[in-house]
Amino acid sequence: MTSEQQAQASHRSTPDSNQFREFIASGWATRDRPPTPRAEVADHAARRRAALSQRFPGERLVIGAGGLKVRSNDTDYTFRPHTAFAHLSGLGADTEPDSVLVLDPAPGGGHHAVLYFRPLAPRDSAEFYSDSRYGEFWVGPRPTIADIESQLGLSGRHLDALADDLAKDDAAARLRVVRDADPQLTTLVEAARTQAGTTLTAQQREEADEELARHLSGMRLVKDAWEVGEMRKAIAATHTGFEAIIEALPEAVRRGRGERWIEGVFGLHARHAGNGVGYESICAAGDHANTIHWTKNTGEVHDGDLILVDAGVEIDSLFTADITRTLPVTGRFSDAQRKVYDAVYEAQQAGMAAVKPGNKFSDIHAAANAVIARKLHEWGLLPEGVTVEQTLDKETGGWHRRWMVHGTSHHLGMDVHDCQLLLREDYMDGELLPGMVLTVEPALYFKADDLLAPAEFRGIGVRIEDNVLVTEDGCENLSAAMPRTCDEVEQWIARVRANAR
Ligand SMILES: [Mn+2]
Repeated sequence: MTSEQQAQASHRSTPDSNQFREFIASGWATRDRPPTPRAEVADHAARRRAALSQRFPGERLVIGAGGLKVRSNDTDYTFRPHTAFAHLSGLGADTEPDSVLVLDPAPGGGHHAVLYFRPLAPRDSAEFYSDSRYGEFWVGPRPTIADIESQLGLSGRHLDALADDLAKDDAAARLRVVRDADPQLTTLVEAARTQAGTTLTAQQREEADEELARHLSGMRLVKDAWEVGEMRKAIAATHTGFEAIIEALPEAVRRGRGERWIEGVFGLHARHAGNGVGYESICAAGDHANTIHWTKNTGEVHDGDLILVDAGVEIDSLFTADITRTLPVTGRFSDAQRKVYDAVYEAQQAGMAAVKPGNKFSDIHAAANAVIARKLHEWGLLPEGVTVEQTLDKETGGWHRRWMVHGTSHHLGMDVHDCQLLLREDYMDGELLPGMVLTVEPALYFKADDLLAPAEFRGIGVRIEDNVLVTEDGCENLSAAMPRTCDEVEQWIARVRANAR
């Protein structure tokens, strides 16, 4: 609702005499295009809103898109709407900063959905030519109220009406807001509640808001057929990006600072195919692979290295893939690299086998980690006398975690770490249900300075990450088209390079 304030430069000015205003407002062709056609997502968003309406009858629900964040002075970061807002409104990509979705309780039950936003300003307004954030001269034409209503199938209102509308009638005392979407919107909602004489304490209001946010997070846990289709699109685009990386590896070696080259190649495809990357790409060659979230990507890529690339394309609907492949730069794994890779692959197979209805989410990690622990024990890396069972004991064990410290899975969807607000009982301890989409990403990390690791393993880090869909009787690996075993990866690299020549 309120973007961060930009610093105003005093050394610039736009003419604003009446004569100039009249001149710049005149001589344009009439706007006679039809309103934006209905978006495919509109029906899906409407169904989601209907489900939300049933859960919170009689309450006014406020979900902000968030505002523009200043990068420096009068330039902003690329806008990405809050995920709960995008999910319920159907708006994606970079639309619409400062807008607010309100589910207004209807007298006869249910809710009426209203999107408050800044519609296209008329040409005789100063905004038209002088507002560098919203003006048509600067950022192009914005949607009109008719556009939004036609595109999304809900009511559109000017943002200026929001404050009064939130405070109207006795539903003002029964407001809930997604707090983290837009702090100033939260302040506005708090003011409306207080004015309406809410009987809830500040803590109770906060808990009510948290309950809403958690519910919205949980609504995305099971994906419907359309959402799974969006995931497939994101994964297909990511696959294309990875093949471009494979093609670019020799160039990355040649140019120096090769990790950045790889990051850029993937970013090009992400931006071309969709909204961009779903998270900062990790392009980690050699020992950098052992830094779990290596996103600086400043390193060299050398022949003989493995390069671990963890990257995903976020398509315009904001669904994102999250894939990791660990690739030998020359196209061939060394014996030591293969040994580590095969162990991680075996762990991933075990993790995937645990993805089925009836199992708990945490069973995936347990299955993958059991393989990791067994391998480390076989290689003699666990402390003297420690058995596989002992290290796997959750209370007293954990030695194997030195080489695999993170979780094996997370939910995936419109957020790379989707459904993050759920409580432990619904996430870690939750049962797997058909329609859930999650990652399976075991790894082994042997840092170059790890004196407990065999010398041949030092500097090798391997992670393999795929995106799986829970089905009625198991799972489908949605990223199965991207080769995974050592042999398949070597063939993949050879094939991509042969095609490139
Ligand atoms: Mn991941």
